[in-house]
Amino acid sequence: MSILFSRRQVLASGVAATMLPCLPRAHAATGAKRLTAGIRVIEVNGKPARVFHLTGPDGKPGLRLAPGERFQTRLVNETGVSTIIHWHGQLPPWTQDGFPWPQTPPLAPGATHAYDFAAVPGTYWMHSHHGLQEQSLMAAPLVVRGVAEIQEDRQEIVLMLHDFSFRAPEELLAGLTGTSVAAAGAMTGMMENVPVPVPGAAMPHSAIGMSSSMSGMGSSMMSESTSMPGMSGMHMDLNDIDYDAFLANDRTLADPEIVRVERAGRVRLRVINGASASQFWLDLGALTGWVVAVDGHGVIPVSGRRFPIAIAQRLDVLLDLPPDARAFPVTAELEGKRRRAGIILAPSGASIIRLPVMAPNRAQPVDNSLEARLRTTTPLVSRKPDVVTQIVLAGGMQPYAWSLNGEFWPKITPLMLTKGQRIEIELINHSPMAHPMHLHGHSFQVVAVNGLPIHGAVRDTVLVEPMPGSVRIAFDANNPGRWAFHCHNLYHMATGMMTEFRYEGIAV
Ligand SMILES: [Cu+2]
Repeated sequence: MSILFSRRQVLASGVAATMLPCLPRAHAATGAKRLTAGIRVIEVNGKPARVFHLTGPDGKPGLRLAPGERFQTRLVNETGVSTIIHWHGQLPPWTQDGFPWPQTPPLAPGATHAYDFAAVPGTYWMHSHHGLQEQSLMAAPLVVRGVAEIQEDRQEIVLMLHDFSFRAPEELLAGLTGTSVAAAGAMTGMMENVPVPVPGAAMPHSAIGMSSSMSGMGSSMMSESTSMPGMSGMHMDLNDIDYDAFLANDRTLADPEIVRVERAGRVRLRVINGASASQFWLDLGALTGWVVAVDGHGVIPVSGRRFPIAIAQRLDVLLDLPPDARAFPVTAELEGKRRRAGIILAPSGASIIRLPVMAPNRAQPVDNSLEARLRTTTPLVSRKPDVVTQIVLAGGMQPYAWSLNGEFWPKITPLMLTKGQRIEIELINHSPMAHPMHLHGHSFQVVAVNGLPIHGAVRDTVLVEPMPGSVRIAFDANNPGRWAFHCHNLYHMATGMMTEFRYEGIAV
């Protein structure tokens, strides 16, 4: 994905590497970490590609925080264009969220902006929320280590996934929408408009104080005249964009990262799906792993060799390596295809296996088979919801446009919240495509999947399977502000699939 402007060559970070102290208090007084947004050149399929980077003070992508360390960061914009960086899944005050509208004006070229908030431990990430920059790899890990993770003494390995095209992102959007590149560029500007309330529209929620927090999908949820045929034989859309490559830690499987590990080593694999429009199956090959956290939040461990990961989601997987001197590929297979990316875990002396870029078999569509099995280790306090509502996900490829409750950003009706409320939302998919739905500024608990009540995972991004898929989420309104709720498929968001959750009393 070439970047549309040409101003700078690769920027050296110019920042001395610093060691991360392991003790929380040792770190509290060291001041803000420098995070540099810039331009770099990487090689993809043997060709150079100018892309963005986000580099921390240690010269590595993104940031790593010690247990108890605050998110004290100075973001320096050396890209030559304006940008906005979002701290995905973290719970900052709304004015530090890194989102457009009034709360975060774009950071001008050469400018610096300071952030300071309490960091939530776990595997997170950061990405641009400005235009389509995320597609040009303006995304990086944000790892906040917990005390227990330091004590468990496991090698930490980050596996960050991207989808890549040599075409400019605006060109990709133009191809989807059948418009000119200029019109697609103008469309991305719409994403950053202040929402315009729909005149006379009622608030989309009304059922206050339902008797059960696990009320499931009642017939009243199907308020539209859509008929709901059975699951079998239904048309399903996958992979809007035909990408040139899929990257694991910026490299294709033809030239993968070789990660040195110890024989019989213990590993915490932090998998981040930083792709803009692609979903994967994590495949551990010969290894069996334990999923112990999703989106940074603990779950009762689930073992397996193959796990789905939707756009923007994260998986923490514990691996206990066998004592062999073998290399272990860990791959991510694109849903519905044989294409994949991956890294190789290799103890010293192991002969390195080069995997074919194509998997032997076509991967299944990513689904909620794992989601339905997850049980959180940190459930919400049990209480009756104050607000129960539904959001219908709709849209399609012809024309290419996606909506929430029939509304297209920025012409939306905000969901109004009051601090202290418990909110439950049924997400109902009326479209033939799955949508990874992300809420800013809050974590939520998944309390039902496809109508089946569960004490599910706490997370910030949940997949809603194609029609008639549904997911019910619950969260506490505990972070006053104006917050985005949107599909994390970048092109669905760009064509309307976003709304706002707004607290009462927040000045516009
Ligand atoms: Cu979507």
